[in-house]
Amino acid sequence: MPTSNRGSAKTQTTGNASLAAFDRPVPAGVNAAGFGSDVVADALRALDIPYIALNPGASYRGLHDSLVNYLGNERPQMLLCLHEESAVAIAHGYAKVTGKAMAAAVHSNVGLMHATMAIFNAWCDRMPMVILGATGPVDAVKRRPWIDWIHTARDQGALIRGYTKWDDQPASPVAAREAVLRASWIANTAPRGPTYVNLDAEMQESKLAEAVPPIEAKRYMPPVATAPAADVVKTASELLRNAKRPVILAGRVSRELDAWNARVALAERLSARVVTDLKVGAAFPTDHHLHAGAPGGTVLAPEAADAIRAADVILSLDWVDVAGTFKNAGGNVSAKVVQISVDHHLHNGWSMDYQGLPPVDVFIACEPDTAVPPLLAALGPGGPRAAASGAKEFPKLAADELTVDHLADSLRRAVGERPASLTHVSLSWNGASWLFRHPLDYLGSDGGGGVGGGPGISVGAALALQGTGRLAVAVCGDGDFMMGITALWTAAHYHIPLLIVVANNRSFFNDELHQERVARIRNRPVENRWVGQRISEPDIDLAGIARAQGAQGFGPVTSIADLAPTFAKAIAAVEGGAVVVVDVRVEPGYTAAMTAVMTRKSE
Ligand SMILES: Cc1ncc(C[n+]2csc(CCOP(=O)(O)OP(=O)(O)O)c2C)c(N)n1
Ligand SMILES: [Mg+2]
Repeated sequence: MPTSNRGSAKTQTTGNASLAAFDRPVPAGVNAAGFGSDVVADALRALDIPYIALNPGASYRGLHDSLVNYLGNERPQMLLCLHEESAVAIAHGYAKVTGKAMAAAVHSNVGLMHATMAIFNAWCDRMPMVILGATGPVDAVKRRPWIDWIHTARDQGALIRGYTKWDDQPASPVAAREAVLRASWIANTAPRGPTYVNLDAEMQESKLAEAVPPIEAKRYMPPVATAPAADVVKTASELLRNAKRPVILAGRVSRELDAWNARVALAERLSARVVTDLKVGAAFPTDHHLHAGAPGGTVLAPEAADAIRAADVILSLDWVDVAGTFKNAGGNVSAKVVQISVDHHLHNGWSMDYQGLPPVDVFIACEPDTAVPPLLAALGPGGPRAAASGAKEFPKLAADELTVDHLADSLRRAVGERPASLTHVSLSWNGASWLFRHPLDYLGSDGGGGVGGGPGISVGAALALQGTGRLAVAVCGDGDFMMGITALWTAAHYHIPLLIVVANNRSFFNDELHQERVARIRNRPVENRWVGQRISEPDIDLAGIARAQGAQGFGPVTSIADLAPTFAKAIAAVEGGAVVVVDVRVEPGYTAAMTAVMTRKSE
């Protein structure tokens, strides 16, 4: 597709039909690129980027005008956000579902500063996005007094260079077009991640001296196919074929159903136990008899730890933290290790999110989705071996107190057989409370442990899930919800249906457990763990905060009996198109295993 644009009226593109109805500008009658920022807008259109989540700023007023008056606010359509952190989180959630980058635009330095945590979350989660920022004018002579000076920095990309794949500050419209294409190509190429293009205000606003010749954007975005080397596949398959107790650690994989089915076939061919992790999206059916225990997070399920310790061969499908998992499993892991990953291409000296260096005997340098079919083929047919037992049980519910397990139980029953995607879960979530049977059943965590990502990521995921028939359901902690709260307004404004259930323990409870542990180690009163952690007196009216932004709010739900009828009403409202928040007052507490690990006295 050429990057030249022939005006909004003539280029009605697809996208979400209902969303396209919002924020329609009057036709500007602009049909040819006249300014630098029009060329940037053309590049975004050529990439077929559907949305650009943004918070406005004068530094990119040129681009803003091009998006509205040149492209007609479609393809990409602006999604107005109340905070840059939610703009980036929305792009993050969108990528979690689609595997593809959408765009986010943030104002010169201060907007980027707001965006940083969400960019870090996306980076650690290996999710693609193209972030556009602005600066300048770089030429000091062109700067307006004061404001242009405080909002110009010599090397803005340095703010985020440690957790972006690439950044640039192009000096001309043609260079900017190239930068946008490159940013998209790099972001979308595995290992995926955010990229940043910083647009000089003067470059955006300058009149084009002559028409910019069109280029065929696709030719600058070659798909990067990686295939595993045949001899390495052979070595790995021999190891696996001869394994007596193989284990698959199913980590960062795609949302594709074919790849999911291939993983199941591989596990069945090997009779391998499979371990999954709440840090990343669903990778294997958790009710399959080969799935070991419930998906874990910080803590491994005992069945998973047992399987890892007993394993003679471990196959990591880009598992997030192999070395740490071995440590958590008890340390004495003697298995041969096959690692499938391209993640090492991303590792840098700033961020340690690459985790500990694991022992690896065979390294297959490609994406797991690409390696599994040739591995299966190399293994050849084989009779199914004895199946390991793996009956799944949901958590037992205490009769009296309303806990997060009650919330999950009631929510699961209320959702019933509807296809649903859990777009986020709270730190208090028990991995045993929900079954994942499809790659879109669960989208993983925030990636970087940055609290406040839950609402925005869920709005972005819900946006991408529109039209799939899937109910978007998020469970957020109250701390997470409050930090990311303004993303709700964007969902309400663009009518993106979503259910957010707040597991409201009225505390930054995770840190209560940390304070308890420190107090235990120091022989100081554990009773004081709540000080500086509890979010009460006054209690926050979470439903009210939702209503104030145009969402529907239910609760606080304080009794177990009220859960079911409230969820029934909430789901009906979401199915009617609403954004809904249900505030559920849960007793503070994590799973017994998590609590034991977090409050232990020793290392
Ligand atoms: C941006 C950010 N600030 C602070 C923290 C430290 N932190 C980790 S978990 C947590 C508590 C989160 O509270 P909530 O979402 O209510 O979950 P809960 O622990 O209560 O289950 C905090 C403050 C963090 N990870 N990220
Ligand atoms: Mg909390």
